[in-house]
Amino acid sequence: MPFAGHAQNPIIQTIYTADPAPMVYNDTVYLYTGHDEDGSNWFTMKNWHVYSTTDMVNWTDHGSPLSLKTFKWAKKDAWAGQCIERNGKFYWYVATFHKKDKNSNGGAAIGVAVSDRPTGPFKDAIGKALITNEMTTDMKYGWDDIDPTVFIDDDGQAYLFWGNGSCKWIKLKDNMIEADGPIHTFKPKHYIEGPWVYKRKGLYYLVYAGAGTKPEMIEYCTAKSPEGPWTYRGIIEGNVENSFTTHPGIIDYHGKTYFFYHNGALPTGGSYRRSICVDYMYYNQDGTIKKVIQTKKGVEPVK
Ligand code: FUB
Repeated sequence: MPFAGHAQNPIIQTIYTADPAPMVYNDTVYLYTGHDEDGSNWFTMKNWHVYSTTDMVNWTDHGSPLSLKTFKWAKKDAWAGQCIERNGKFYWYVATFHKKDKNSNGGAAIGVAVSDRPTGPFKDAIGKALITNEMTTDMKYGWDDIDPTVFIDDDGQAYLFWGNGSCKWIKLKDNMIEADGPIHTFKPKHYIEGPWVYKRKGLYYLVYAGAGTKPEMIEYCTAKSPEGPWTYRGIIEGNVENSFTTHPGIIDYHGKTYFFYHNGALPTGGSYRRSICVDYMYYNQDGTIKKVIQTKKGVEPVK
């Protein structure tokens, strides 16, 4: 329940939610989330959830229109993702772990689900992973191909960024389910995982979970092109309550900028039982981002 006249952080208190990916569509905010299982002591996650709001305070629960079962090739772990609309279809890019089969020896992979509606139902858009562990070799472990973020530039070119340990990116074809060119990799300062890419006033932003002063903080770079080079700009959000991971999701809605993240603040919460929060984010005149103030109170209702 929200406070009178306010949201309340965490914004969802009925289940554990993690890895927020907000999307504005038709004047509604849709929030795509991961879901930590009750009593979990690892990132044990089996499905993804969707919520929506039109006032940033009262959230409607649309259940779980996407799970590991949607991807026949997935073995375990419904990790971070992001959904985007193109030509009336909704493409939800997610990280999971691949079965050992003819397409992969296992390890983290990225799948794409598609739907005609923002709340689903979603189906596997390709029938196999878009990115498998074998496609990137710069990091010598199997869980580096996680945490996809998707961005469509003003000229219609779509980009997918992802990665743990290094940030990787490709151009996507207009169909949103095929790479258009090679995979590029780079290492922003302090980079760990969880990239979120967007454009504001001609400047590109790459926001990510970084090492900061440890554990994870949210840091960012800016660039004049989505292809870089990226300039490190600093820390946006310090450590969060009771979780060593956190994860950014940023939108503008009705004239304000909202910063979504997760912490472990529910009474039985923790690093593997996380919850999504939202607070305001502000820019300086020069486009740099002010440090986010994490609150219990949350944001005010949109007028
Ligand atoms: O939720 C599982 C993993 O934890 C995500 O993929 C990372 O970003 C971290 O939040």
